[in-house]
Amino acid sequence: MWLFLLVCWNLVQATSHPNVILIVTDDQGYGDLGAHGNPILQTPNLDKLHGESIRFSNFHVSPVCTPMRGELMTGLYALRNKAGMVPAGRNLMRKDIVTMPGVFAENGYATGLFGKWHLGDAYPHRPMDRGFQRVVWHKGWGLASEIEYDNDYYYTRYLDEMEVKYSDRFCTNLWFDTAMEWMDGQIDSEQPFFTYIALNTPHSPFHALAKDFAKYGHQVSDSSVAHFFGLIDNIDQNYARLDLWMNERGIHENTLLIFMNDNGTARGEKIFNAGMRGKKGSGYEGGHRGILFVRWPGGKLGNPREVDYASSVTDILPTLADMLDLKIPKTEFPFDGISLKSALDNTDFSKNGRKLIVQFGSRFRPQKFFRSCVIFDHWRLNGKSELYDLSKDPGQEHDVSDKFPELTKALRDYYNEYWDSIEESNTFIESIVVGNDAEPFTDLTCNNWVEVDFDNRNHVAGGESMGGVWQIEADKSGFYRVELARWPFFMKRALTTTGPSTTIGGMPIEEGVALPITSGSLSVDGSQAIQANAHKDNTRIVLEVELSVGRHTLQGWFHDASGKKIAGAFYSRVTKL
Ligand SMILES: [Ca+2]
Repeated sequence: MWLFLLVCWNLVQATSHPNVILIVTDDQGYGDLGAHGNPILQTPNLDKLHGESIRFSNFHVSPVCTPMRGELMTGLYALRNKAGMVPAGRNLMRKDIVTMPGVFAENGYATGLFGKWHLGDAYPHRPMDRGFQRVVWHKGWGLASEIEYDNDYYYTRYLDEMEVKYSDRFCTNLWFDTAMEWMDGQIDSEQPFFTYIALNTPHSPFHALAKDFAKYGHQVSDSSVAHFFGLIDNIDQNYARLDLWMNERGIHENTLLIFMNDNGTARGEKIFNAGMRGKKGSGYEGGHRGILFVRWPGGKLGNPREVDYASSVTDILPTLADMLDLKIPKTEFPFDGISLKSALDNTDFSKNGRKLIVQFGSRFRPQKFFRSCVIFDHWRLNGKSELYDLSKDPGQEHDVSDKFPELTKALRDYYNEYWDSIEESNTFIESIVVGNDAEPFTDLTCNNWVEVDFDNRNHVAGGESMGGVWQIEADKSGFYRVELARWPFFMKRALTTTGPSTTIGGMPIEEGVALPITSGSLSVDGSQAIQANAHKDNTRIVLEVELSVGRHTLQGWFHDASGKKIAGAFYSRVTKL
């Protein structure tokens, strides 16, 4: 009897607190998968997962990285959670909203992020500030972003929480390894966990391992495509390691595993695009139709199958909360997404006339109808007035809005209602907090320049921008030291030199331009700038300002010997004195 009860209790435990592993790839498109018909790329292990999963074939992500990640973490549309775009100071989520790791943590789960976050690198936007208890990560959008600059796929600099470490493991292998190491510990202590393995591949730079590149180098003429495929092949191998490990650790049955991508393909469309129009960045189907596989052997989801119910990345958090009975903290922002539980467990699956919005914030600021798409079953309203029927025209070649004026208007009305709900908040930009005890200093970069598109090392190397303002919030009143630098602070590089000619692993990169910087200036809240000459170590310009508690703008510039402004200050470090 007791044994029976114990078994029952274990079953209850098993189904109410399964582990959750969420894998997100970066820039792999829907067509970049063997199971989706790619004629060259081989992904046998992910194809096996495809065969074991509930697959959503009408699932939509965002056309680019940051907006998708914010939508995934919050269940809110990008322009509502405010992480609407990669650069331009618009990659930060509202501070006052519920996040996926926060929900898991509040419901007794251990939470871990391994890899790419891309929703802010400084307090209070770091992953550890938003609900992750264990964080092994890199900053920015990837290893060639402005803040990582000379990082390298084969020899990876990474952050263990906030401690800088180096690894000679290939970056993707490192994220999988550290995730499994951490999960081993959770399993040993019988602690259910939520693990977010967020890869920075196959995103550029296209640097696959030689053996993975070799499989494709002779099959495609464009070597960047061969590298791109090699990077996905490596993900496939890493997934196989994870799957094997799950079996060895006995968690296969009771782990809900989600595999997905973040946006349309970056390179694969040259070979195979599953018949879709557009790629990464596009509002057409190829920009945002996503991969979504859900596998939970112990979850009674029924046979593996395809579901063509229109669904969105904003549905993931509501779905997990519903399936796992997670309590959601009170919030004034109800999810834009809905629970897909009934589609997953096959209890009530019907096409219910659902409409979805795909929209991100452009390179500078949100614009109405900018690469927008309203999704309604097999219909797509692209922008203001193009209507496509994907059931007859999967490549979106024939605008049929003239034939269906009422449907076109209905979908536009739906978009207008959405736009009305976010338009007023489009001027709002989240701030980075300086002077908080969580960080001894705050690094600001050109990616945080409001409404300026400047987010990678090539931009910085070229040195051609007068910059923009940083939106900050002082945690305490008082004096702050503000240092301005031409290069990331950790590189300790002279203001007047070029950038490095290789990554830390020896890959060649653009040295860029040497600027004749002799002094710098800083404006607070648009007031008359204060000036200072280069520090004697010539790697920075050091200034001091007084800030009151609350929001401010900072803007820095570099000057030449004649006093002329020659560029914006690409990097800044703010320290409370
Ligand atoms: Ca991406």
